[in-house]
Amino acid sequence: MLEVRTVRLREIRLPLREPFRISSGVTHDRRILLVQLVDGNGREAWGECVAGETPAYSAETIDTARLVLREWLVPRLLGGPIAEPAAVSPMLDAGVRGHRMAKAALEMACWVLEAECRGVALAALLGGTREVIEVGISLGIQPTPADLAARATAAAAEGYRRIKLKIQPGADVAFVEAVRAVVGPDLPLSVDANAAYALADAAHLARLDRFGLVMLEQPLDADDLRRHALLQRQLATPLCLDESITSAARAEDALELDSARIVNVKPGRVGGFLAARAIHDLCARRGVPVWCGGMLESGIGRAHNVALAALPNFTLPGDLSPSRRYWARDIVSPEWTMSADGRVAVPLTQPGLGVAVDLNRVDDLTVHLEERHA
Ligand code: NPG
Repeated sequence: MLEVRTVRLREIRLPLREPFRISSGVTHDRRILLVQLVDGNGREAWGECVAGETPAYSAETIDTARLVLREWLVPRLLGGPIAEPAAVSPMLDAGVRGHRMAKAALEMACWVLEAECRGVALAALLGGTREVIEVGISLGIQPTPADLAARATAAAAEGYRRIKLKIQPGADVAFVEAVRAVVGPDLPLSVDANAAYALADAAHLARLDRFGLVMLEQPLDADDLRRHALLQRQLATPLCLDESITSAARAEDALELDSARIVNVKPGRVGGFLAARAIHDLCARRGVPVWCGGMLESGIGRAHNVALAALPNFTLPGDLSPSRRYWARDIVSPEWTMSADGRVAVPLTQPGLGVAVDLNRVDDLTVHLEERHA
């Protein structure tokens, strides 16, 4: 039984070590909305909202999420005892459509609180079985193919198990070709378009087939399930969907239509761990591999993602780069690290998140704080 007495919504500003460019825009520093729950015994649990500053990746932004949390979601959570974390999503979904990133921030924090109360690791509570997870890197769009190839060489030397290249029209085939040439034929490579193409680009995208990519991620608009299926018929490279997969039902539609042969699962995108696990289970039943995406989260969001990625069907490397890739200093300790052979260890022996939140640092970075009590 969970009883949330206090919810703090806090915005921090975390500067990126270097700007990150994807087809829909560039990020210089992250405005991150953190959720902090406190129960009747003074136990604390943290959630992180993955919504960005602009509505480029999804319709939600950090500001819409804060509004929806404050006005609609937080009051429900404070309304009384909650039988189990699996009961949170149905409670938040009743009468509130969409806003999955806002919901996920609260829902995931409730799983962390349950893990704390039971004294078990979050990964174990979710059903995770893996102790280490392979890590992939996502490389933002660079000015030239040679710049991207240099980044890829460095990433391969660091040990990353898969390199994902952000692409957009005008920065695709020649860029992938340059990278394949320097990393050799065996390193798993994938590309991610963040919805930058149209079905009319099918013949152009088919030129990527010769690079032996593990997947082409989200080439078309999030709503275009049918067009993704039409595109898949014209490509040898398996399609993976990210933005399109907002729920287990959407994932089922995508698999039925053959719009995706691989699924990117981000708990923060789909409303939380309950939905993320349902997507994982569905894909496992159908023999479709999944992997855990990233949204430039702080060490708190990374902890959620690493815990989820311990589930058995997360068989492909996740976007689980170590803290130092993005942040001069993270807000958790220990920071997230990667072994020389490109793996992250799942914290299975500590209860809850498995990392401690550095409250002094979080306070220093906080630009906005509001608090609600039961
Ligand atoms: O390692 O967290 C990470 C970043 C991985 O490229 C990454 N994420 O489209 O999946 C994506 C992309 C992204 C980043 C999307 C930030 C939205 C915001």
